[in-house]
Amino acid sequence: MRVPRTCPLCEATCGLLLDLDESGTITRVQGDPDDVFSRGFICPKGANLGALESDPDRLRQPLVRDDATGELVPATWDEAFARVAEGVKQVRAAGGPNAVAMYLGNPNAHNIGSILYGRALIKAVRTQNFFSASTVDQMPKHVSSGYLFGYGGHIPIPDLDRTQMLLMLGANPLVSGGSLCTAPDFPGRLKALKARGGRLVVVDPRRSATAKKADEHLAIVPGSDALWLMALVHVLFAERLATPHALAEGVDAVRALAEPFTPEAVAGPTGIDAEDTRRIARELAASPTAAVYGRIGTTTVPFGTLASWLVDVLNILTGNLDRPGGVLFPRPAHARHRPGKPPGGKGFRTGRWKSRVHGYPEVRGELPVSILADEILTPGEGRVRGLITIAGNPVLSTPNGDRLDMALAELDFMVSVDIYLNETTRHADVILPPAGLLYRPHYDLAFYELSVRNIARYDPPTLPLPEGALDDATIARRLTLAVSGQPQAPPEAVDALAIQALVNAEIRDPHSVIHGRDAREIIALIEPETGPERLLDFMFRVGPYGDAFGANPDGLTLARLAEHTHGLDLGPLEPRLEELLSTPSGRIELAAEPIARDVERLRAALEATRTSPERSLLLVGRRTLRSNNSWMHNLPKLVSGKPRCTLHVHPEDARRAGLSDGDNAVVSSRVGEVAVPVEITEEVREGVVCLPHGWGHGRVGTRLTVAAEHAGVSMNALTDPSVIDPLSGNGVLSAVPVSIRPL
Ligand SMILES: Nc1nc2c(c(=O)[nH]1)N[C@H]1C(S)=C(S)[C@@H](COP(=O)(O)OP(=O)(O)OC[C@H]3O[C@@H](n4cnc5c(=O)[nH]c(N)nc54)[C@H](O)[C@@H]3O)O[C@H]1N2
Ligand SMILES: Nc1nc2c(c(=O)[nH]1)N[C@H]1C(S)=C(S)[C@@H](COP(=O)(O)OP(=O)(O)OC[C@H]3O[C@@H](n4cnc5c(=O)[nH]c(N)nc54)[C@H](O)[C@@H]3O)O[C@H]1N2
Ligand code: SF4
Ligand SMILES: [Mo]
Repeated sequence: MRVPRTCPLCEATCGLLLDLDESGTITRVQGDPDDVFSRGFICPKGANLGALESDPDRLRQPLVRDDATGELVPATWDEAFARVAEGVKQVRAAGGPNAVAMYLGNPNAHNIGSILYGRALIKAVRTQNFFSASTVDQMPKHVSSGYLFGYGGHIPIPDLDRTQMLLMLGANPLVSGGSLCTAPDFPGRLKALKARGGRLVVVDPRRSATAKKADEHLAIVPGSDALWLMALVHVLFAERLATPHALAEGVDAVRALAEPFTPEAVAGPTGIDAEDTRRIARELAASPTAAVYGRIGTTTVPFGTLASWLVDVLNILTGNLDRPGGVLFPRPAHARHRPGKPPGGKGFRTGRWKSRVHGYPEVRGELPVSILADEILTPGEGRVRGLITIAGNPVLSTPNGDRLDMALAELDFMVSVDIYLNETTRHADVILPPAGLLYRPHYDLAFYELSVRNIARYDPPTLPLPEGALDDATIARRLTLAVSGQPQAPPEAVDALAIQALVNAEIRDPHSVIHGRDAREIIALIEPETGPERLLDFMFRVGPYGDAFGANPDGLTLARLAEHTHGLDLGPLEPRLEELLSTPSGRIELAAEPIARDVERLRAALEATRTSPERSLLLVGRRTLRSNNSWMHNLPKLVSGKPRCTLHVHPEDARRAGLSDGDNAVVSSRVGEVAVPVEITEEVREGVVCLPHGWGHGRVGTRLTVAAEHAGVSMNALTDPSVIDPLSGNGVLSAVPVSIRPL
């Protein structure tokens, strides 16, 4: 049997063709040439999906810690959920609701079951100690969007297929597949940009795979993007090149904020010549269309929110926001659809509560994951004593993960939903492993909101769940019930509430296409009777392409989308800013007060580089094509060949440190030390060393046979949890001061 399925591994959402044998084992994986979006593209990770699904180390049955021996032993689902109910109850009884923390990892974003039922679960856990991988990733972008456009979920996406100039900072999509820019076959799309005479400028301390393909590469000093982007803004004003979007408010304030950041003033700290800075600003202004795009290298830094904000300030000041060829907001099939709604809304704010130990403000319901260890280890009222992790490996993926590793061992109760017994889940008292990809439906709720075209693709479950297996959606529902003290209740109990909440919100909204209709009548019209598909059908039908439950009879429903087994192309991105602006003013608020205040901090940082221009060696990260954060190192084909967890060092820095190629170096930071083989290369800028993240396997009590043989070291043994982007709470994973010496 050959089935089309969307790859759930990275944001590119490639369509794949899976060959299955009679037992349901994946025997071959190819790119799907008929996929409307990816047209046959595939990468080595996608090609190893079969190996991932049949990995013998993968957990297929719940594990529960035996009180007598302390070992994790197989258990039934009922036993496991009963244990969760009991554990959560005890922690809450002793420490209140905030004593139970929650951490959601990256694969949740690729899983509709987790997204659709996650909300009910979070509500049921009702903790202020909520954490996710977002605060070691894109949170700064949410915050800058929140202030600019009124809602943190509205992120402008580069119009990759039509722009004439792409200025890319801190991203390496040729390896990562692209992020906050869903675009399968990024290499092909960049080739097409060049073929139509467009220009690609890459700003990266490393000559990355993407930088090698660029027309121009600027090897910036790590962590200094905000300074450099400020200088571009400065030049736009100084040379009267700014043509701001008509709805932009606060243009003069931005001009004043950018005043001190002249190209000359930032040249030293950024390592970019003043003349290059001026030229790039002029090119951006002169290009018929241009898109500025920043990713992980601009968000996981001390000025992450400012850099993210400046990326869009440049798009706004050059007239490229919300126009074809610039940056636009996607309109996915499941988007909230409010025809006729005037611009404006409640706007964005943070700090509805604060973290206990450090007083960090809540941001989009989350606290910085960098502080999780402190919340566990610091005594006092409100201390975290229980933890729920879902599809996350924070021991390897968050700053000073080694300390978190220690902290997790101290917890009174921990439950993990995960497919592996790994560095994080080895601390759990209960592990709940979901069934694989073939047994669940797929629709990219998260990534079609970040996509360079409007695309919809739905895959039904390929095979019925094996006996004794549960999918992520069911585990989320049963967890919800377990933390609510009903571990044996059927998952459908959550469905009724979930659909009612969605329907009620729509019929009450005066701008919804089903405003004022009867909830029961609507619910009866939804075709799937339960599960994630029921929620999905409803969202499509009240969405921008939907049938509006009769008002638009030819419109989209889940059943109609399902007929398009290789996806449905809903066209290129189109301007839609006005309908989604939800700032109090109903305009783009360029210079929100918290942002303006943070510019003061940037100015102080600039001043500090003037008084002490010396820089320590700075550590940055990298991704590799055959790796996916921390969790695909157990697949033999992906780890074969020469070791990938190596330290890249510039020849000059190697010489100074007395290191030769292949030597083992000790890398030390304020928080830790690792020993790792050195690769001497001019790919990194002088003064910069580079390690991949997600390694550091082989710990006691894990079950990752292959990964243990290719353990590597964890980059996050070096990252410092006390350095945080204050506006977003994002951890700092780049520009980490380190020193190196021979082992
Ligand atoms: N130094 C440094 N650190 C980084 C980064 C960096 O660039 N440098 N990048 C950061 C970024 S961008 C991110 S997103 C985070 C990621 O941080 P995390 O999300 O915490 O880590 P992952 O390695 O993605 O771990 C994913 C976990 O999900 C499990 N899993 C996989 N598939 C499924 C599934 O279908 N269901 C369930 N329930 N579990 C599943 C895996 O076994 C693994 O345990 O790491 C961050 N950490
Ligand atoms: N193969 C593979 N693909 C992945 C992942 C993976 O682990 N492996 N992870 C997935 C995830 S969770 C995410 S979030 C995305 C991330 O996708 P990308 O953001 O494209 O991530 P990277 O490939 O790490 O590229 C970041 C680049 O930023 C550069 N950089 C570091 N510091 C700075 C800085 O201060 N300034 C500037 N200008 N550049 C800097 C680094 O040298 C690196 O080349 O990738 C996803 N795709
Ligand atoms: S690029 Fe991403 S979505 Fe495409 S096959 Fe590779 S991992 Fe899967
Ligand atoms: Mo990420």
